[in-house]
This record gives sequence, structure tokens and C-alpha cells, in this order.
Amino acid sequence: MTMPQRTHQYFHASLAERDPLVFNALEGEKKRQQGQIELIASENSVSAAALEALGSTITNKTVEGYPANRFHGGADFADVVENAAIDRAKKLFGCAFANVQPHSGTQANQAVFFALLQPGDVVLSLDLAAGGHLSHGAKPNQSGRWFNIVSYGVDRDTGRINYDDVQRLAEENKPKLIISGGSSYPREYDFARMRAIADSVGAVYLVDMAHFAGLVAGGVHPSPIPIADIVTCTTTKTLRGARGGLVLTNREDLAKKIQSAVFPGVQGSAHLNVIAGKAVSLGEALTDEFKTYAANVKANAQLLAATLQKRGVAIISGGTDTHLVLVDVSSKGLTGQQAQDLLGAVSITSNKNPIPFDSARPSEWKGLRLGSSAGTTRGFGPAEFEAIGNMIADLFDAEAADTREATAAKVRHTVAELCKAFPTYS
Ligand code: DSN
Repeated sequence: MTMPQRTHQYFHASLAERDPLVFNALEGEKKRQQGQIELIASENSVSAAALEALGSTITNKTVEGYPANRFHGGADFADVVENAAIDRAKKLFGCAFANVQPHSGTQANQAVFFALLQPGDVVLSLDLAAGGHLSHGAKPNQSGRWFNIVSYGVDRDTGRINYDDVQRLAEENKPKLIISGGSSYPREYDFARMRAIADSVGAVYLVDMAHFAGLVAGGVHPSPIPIADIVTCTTTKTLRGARGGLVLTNREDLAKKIQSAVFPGVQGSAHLNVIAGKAVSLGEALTDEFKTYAANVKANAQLLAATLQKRGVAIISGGTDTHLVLVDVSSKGLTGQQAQDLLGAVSITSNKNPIPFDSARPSEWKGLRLGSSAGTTRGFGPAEFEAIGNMIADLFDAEAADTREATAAKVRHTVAELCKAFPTYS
């Protein structure tokens, strides 16, 4: 029996044949990634193996529930994949329980809120402008709408969290949940101090390690797992995995609540292709090669910060303990948007960011957030990161000196050479 032409097309025609618009956009994005230096701190590149898992036919499978306890039949391979992701996450982070279904870090946090809190409960978290995250209580987010958020910040002169202030706010407001973590705080958190503060007011302690999870996995950053009640993270960023979230804990009582908060609390069926991608990435993170990568990420970020500082560019908190460098570009007379545009014009990708005590208006933000993960994955080492720091400083200085065209042309050429010398996907 021959297959009807239409059915044959459906299962075999390539994306290029079937949907040139989407195909061309994806090819364009691949070339964009290849031809630019990625410095956005939340970005990275998954392996070709993880990419294959993400694009696999397991995307067709519907499952609700958890391995060996599904609502739908035909879940044997789904269980193999999800169990692999769970086992690898537990081994990698040394925890007793892992939920690998959250579609994102925000949904992982949403599940924690759903598991532990009632609307109106008090949550103490890092202020967005001081480096916090939207899902920890920012006004436009569900967390900020439904919960009573109290924010702690950083000291103006050090750029570091003032833990005495956190203690005071905890005593005054009696939060049910206290959170460490965020999107642009470049320093290590004092997990032990935060644990003591949480204990002193009977709060649950959550660490959102979205940004530095890969550094924890690689053994170059302290782990919050033995200290916090619950740890959430994304699987992207430093962990360089398929895009999604995890919830981890050692507390059996909380694990049960988390399990039903993720499904059926805030999510429906699992995205098995993403869970397969996460399983692959978590397996990769268990290797010695990953440990080397993680050490390099941190060293490269520190070198990038030091290079910029040497050139008179102010770095918030004076440096970094992670992959993330928060630059105060007002030290060179620029706004974050201007700096982002200057870099973007020479194919260096970054994002404007508020710095502590910054304006509420994004157009006035003074910060530029940089990260070393994607470049390190690509193979950039100390020489390349020093060159990147100097190119950025050259671009900033050229604005004041009015030599922007010549400088931009020179930098564009060097960026192209670097991208050619360190190729990504074929
Ligand atoms: N939280 C955003 C960031 O850090 O860029 C997205 O992951």
C-alpha cells in the first residue's frame, strides 16, 4: 500500500519546504548567534545532543502526573525520560527530591508560592532594582499582585546585601517566605545568615539559584541545597540546558506539596521534549568537562570585570563572584540603553539593566548586565574575555572622544574574527 501524497508530505517534508517563513527566521537566528558575541547573562548554548532531544517526537506525547502515576496511557518512554531527568538533578545537586516539570523558573517559583502561601501572605525578597527577579514579587507579576511583598536591598556604597536590614525587615513584617536570588546580583548570597533570619521568624527559606545553578553544579559556588528549605532554578543560564525550571528540596513534607503544586496546581501536561532536553543537559553537567566549564565561566567573568575596571568603567559591588557583571555605564556618561545599542551595533549582545537605586524608567537606567556563560561555552578563554572587555571600553571611550565610526569598524572586525575562530553549531 502506498502512502497518500498528503500524508507523506506531512511526515516527511522539511521545514524549508513546508514553511519558508519560519525556516528562514530560524536560519537567520542561527546565523545571528554564530556571528555575534553573546554577553546576556541569562543566555547560553545547549549542546547539539540536547537540541536533538528538544526537537524529538516525544513532543507529541501527552502526560499528566508523574512517572508510574500518569493519567494517560503509553507513558513508558516518557517515564524513562522524566526519571532520568529527576535522577540526574538529584545526583547533580545532592538533594532528595526534584521536580523537573516547571516550564520556566518563574513557574517553579509560582509553584512554591502556590504550595506554601495564601493570597495576602507576606514575602520578603530582594528588590528588583537591587538585582531581584520579577517572580519574587514585582508589582506587574502575579506574585506582586497576590502577595504582600516586602523588599530588601543593597548598601549604596558596597552594592551588597545588608543582612542586618534583612533581619530588621523580617522581625517587623513576619514573612511566611524569605527568598534569596535574582537576576542581576553578582555576588554570593550568605545562605547561612538568611537561614538564621528565616528561622528567627519561622519563615520558609527559598533560594532561587536560576543564574548561578551551573556554578553550583560545577562546584565553584556554595550550594544552597543543604541550607535552604526549597531551591528553584532555571535549567538555562549557567546550567546551559534546555529552557525550563526545577524545584529541589530535601524536605519530604514540602516535596509532597511541591509535587501537587506543579501539577495540577499551576501546570497541566508536561513538556516531554523539554524534559528530555533537560535530562541530556543535566547528564552533561555531571561530567568533569562541565566542572572545567564552570570554573572558566567564573574566572572569565572576573577577568571581564577587572579589565573594564582598569579602563575606568564602574562595576557594581566592585566585581563578581559569579558569571554576571553589572556595569554602571553612567561612569562613562552613558545610559544602559545607549551602551546596549553601542555594543549591539558591533554584534556584541547585552542588556540594559537597573543598578541599585536607579530610576524606575528603563530609558534612564544606568546599568548594563554582562555574562560570561555563552562565550565560555563557545570556547572563549582569558585572552578573548580580556579583548572583549577592552573592546567594550574602547567603544565607551570613543563616544566621549567622538571617534566612534573608526572604533566601531575596528571592533566589528575583531568580533567577526573571534566568531569565525570559535564556531558554534554547524
Ligand atoms: N530573568 C531573566 C534574565 O535574567 O534575563 C530571564 O531569565
